[in-house]
Amino acid sequence: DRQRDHPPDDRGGNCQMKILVTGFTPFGGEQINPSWEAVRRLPNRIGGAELIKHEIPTEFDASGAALHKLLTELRPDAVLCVGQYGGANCIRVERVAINLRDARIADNAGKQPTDEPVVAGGPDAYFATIPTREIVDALREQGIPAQLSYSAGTFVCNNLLYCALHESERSNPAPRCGFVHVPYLPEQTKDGSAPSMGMEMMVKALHIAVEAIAEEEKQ
Ligand code: PCA
Repeated sequence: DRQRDHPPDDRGGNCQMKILVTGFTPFGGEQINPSWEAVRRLPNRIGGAELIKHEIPTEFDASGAALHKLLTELRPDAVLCVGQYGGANCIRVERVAINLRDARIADNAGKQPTDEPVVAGGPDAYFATIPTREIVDALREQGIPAQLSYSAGTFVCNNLLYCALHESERSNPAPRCGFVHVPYLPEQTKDGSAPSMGMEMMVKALHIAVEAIAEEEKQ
């Protein structure tokens, strides 16, 4: 019943699946954030799912609020948040979010919390609910260096994943939520003092991750 004149990824009106994919605004003196640069280059449909892409402010409070608004308005089936991990030498698929804000630098609103919870009284940690190992395996199979990561840090990225999982646990049906950290783009580290990954590979990595999430949703 797939419409004939649509490309294979486009199942016309039959597809209900919605995946929210977010990137972050630049922070820490950078001019760009590779996460949003890569997210915005993704196609609008992958593996039968509709992608909804949004740029999230690199701010502790505003990021959680922006996500809350998107989850409420869009009610996506799954959420994939993406952030920059300066110094990472590969794609890092995050498995855990912890209930801790402990910032080495101020966020874009000038906020620099130390030893604060993301959600007062919330559980210490949540596990990501996207198929993390499958994503890493699929990335490696396609020749893209990737690792499972057991810490998304204690800055805004960890904060956003924690908020997503905390909120998802309270909604029915609960959207799958996960987070992927990407390295710098080559233009951010021209002197070679930190590792980087080219845009084409980064976009392909996110494409593969979304595909794996869509596949899992169908089951
Ligand atoms: N990376 C930061 C916050 C925004 C981003 O892209 C982090 O890893 O927390």
